[in-house]
Amino acid sequence: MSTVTTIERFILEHQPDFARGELTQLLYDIALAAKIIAHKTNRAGLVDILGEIGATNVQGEKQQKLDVYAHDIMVQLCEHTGRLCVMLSEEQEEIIPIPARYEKGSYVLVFDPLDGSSNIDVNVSIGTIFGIYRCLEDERRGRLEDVLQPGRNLVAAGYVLYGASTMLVYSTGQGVHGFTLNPEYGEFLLSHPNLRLPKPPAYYSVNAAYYSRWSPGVQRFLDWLEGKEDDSPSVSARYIGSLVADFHRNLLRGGIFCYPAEQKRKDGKLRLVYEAAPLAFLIEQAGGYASDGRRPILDITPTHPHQRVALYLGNRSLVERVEAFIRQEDEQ
Ligand code: AHM
Ligand code: MG
Repeated sequence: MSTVTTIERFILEHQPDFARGELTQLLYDIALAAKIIAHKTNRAGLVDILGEIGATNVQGEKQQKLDVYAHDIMVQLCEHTGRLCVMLSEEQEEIIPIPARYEKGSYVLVFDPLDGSSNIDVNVSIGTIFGIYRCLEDERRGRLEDVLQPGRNLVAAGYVLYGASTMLVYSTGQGVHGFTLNPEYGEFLLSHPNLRLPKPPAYYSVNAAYYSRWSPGVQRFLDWLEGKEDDSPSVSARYIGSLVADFHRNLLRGGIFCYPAEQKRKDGKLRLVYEAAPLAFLIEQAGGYASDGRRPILDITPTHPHQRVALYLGNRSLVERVEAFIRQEDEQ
């Protein structure tokens, strides 16, 4: 019989030396939240039958939007454990302090509880993204500075993909490992150990409808990807419009995900702290690279918790190429 490795066993056996069990337990809390969110999102197609989101159900309760539900689950499962000093979520403007009645821990959790939630109505995959930092000062309760750390300080990051199967993929800086939820007994099982970005890359992913809004350097890069230059790579296009799903496919097949800045605004759509930085951490762990077009995503120190950033991530050869096109544009 082949060995089955549960996520609990894998996390315990592979915890980094510094973790002392706390980080292990925090990852397990997140895995539990993922199972609860997966259960709810799997029933999303039934809202027409069970009642509209935002409407009042038969018990007289308001149906919650799924992204708010996912946010609440993450907070409920993580705030009381004594493992965190502060949290940040896409769903809440301010940082989320740990209530004074609970013990304070030494980690910071940043997360996008349900990314791509506009895709729920059309039954397209969505995901949760998370990043974990250490608190800057152990004696204090969390502050804004704790969530404004550069991605290089991440001690762990990961995502959950609610797709045909539910998958949890994470790294603590010792490679990237993927687990698939077995719905029969509700446990994540190791299915993708030591994920490495394949070479040559297979895909590029970008919303090309915005081509006219990009700077000339970015447009030239897109022309290059599309095969218009002699040295163009042999890559095919795939774009779901759901960051976790696009990232996951490219991680397994090789490729680049792009969300360029608009020429007028100078930033992108995606959020640095809880979208770009955790995925940049994972892609570097898988042998790839992430950039805003000019510098590594992991080197950017955020100035605002919900700051947006241009994002290129995937195989290093492709990401460095967009940096070269943008550099040429800057020098002109
Ligand atoms: P959201 O945080 O409002 O869900 O938006 C993020 C999503 C990502 O999942 C995806 O990569 C991107 O928005 C798609 O944007 P667009 O529709 O502009 O291509
Ligand atoms: Mg999002």
